[in-house]
Amino acid sequence: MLNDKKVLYSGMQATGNLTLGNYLGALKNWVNLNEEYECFWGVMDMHSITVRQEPAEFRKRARNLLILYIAAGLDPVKNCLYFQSHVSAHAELSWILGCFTYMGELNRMTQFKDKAAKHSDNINAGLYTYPVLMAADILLYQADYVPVGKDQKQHLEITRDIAERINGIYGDVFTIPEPYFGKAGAKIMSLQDPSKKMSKSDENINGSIYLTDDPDTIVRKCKRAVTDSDSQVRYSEDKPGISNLLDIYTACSGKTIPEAEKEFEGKGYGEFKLAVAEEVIRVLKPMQEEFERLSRDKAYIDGIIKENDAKAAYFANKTLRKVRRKIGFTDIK
Ligand code: ATP
Ligand code: LTN
Repeated sequence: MLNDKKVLYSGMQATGNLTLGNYLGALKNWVNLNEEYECFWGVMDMHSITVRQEPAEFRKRARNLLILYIAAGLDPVKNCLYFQSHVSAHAELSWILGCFTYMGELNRMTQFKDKAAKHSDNINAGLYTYPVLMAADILLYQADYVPVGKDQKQHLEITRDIAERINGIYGDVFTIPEPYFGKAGAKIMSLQDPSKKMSKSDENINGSIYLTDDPDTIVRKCKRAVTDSDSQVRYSEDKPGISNLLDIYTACSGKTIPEAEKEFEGKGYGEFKLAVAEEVIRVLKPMQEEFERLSRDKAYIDGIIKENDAKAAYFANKTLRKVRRKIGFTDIK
């Protein structure tokens, strides 16, 4: 890197609308990391096509994801926010890495097994080699750290294995990335089934609060959230619904769990649910306004995309040239 900051790399797939879980568990905690790290945040549109996408909607969704990154507080000058598919080095390195990845390793990936079961009509090779493309994303930028959720830990492990294998054969090619454990973000569960995480691909839209939901919708979804038949607002394993709402409430308000429990002592679930909705609305409103404002400024966003794509390509191509040289491809004249 140009400075001596360590490199941090992550991103989200442009599938589905982002949920409050994506925001509280990931996006919110990414803001300000650029003070300590050189940060790259990809819009992972190449990963998205491992499941079918409707072209017009997909195009819009990917652009909206980039705008949401900015609206959530990622400064597009201090962070590199870019589209994976705009930097062809991802596809090129992915092919090379695939030749150093064993089928036995890919066969062990639990996400592939889960997604193959979910999309049994479309078990394509891209779904199978998904982790190889993810390894290419990370290794192209010589990332030191990768903030990922638990479900992606296995993919980071395979990335490290591939990188170590290649370094073992050709010498020092890649930085070996480590998981980044920053301030732990809350894990938010579905409002309709608190044993399942809130997820943007959930078919039951009442289980998720989307970052674009209007205040009435948020109030309605909170009111309908599944709880238990008792009436105490208390954090406890046998009260997963209320505990999830407490997680949301504290993550949004900055209060602690004991503070929140005290605040709602002797009050019913109805009042608590309304307070949760109010906090969520308070947190989402400025982001939604910023999103609307940025969406209208096409020239500004186009400029950001151009600049950041070029910045990403500069670093990615540097690594790709090194890899090509190390493995013995002929020079590009
Ligand atoms: P999908 O439903 O398409 O699998 P998802 O909503 O589960 O998507 P991902 O794209 O897998 O989200 O994850 C993007 C980021 O958001 C990851 O860093 C992940 O850890 C985080 N994240 C996703 N869901 C939650 C959640 N419910 N609570 C906390 N963090 C979450
Ligand atoms: N697979 C990740 C998204 C993703 C990613 C990456 C995350 C694609 N490439 C590289 C970190 C680094 C997901 O589904 N959350």
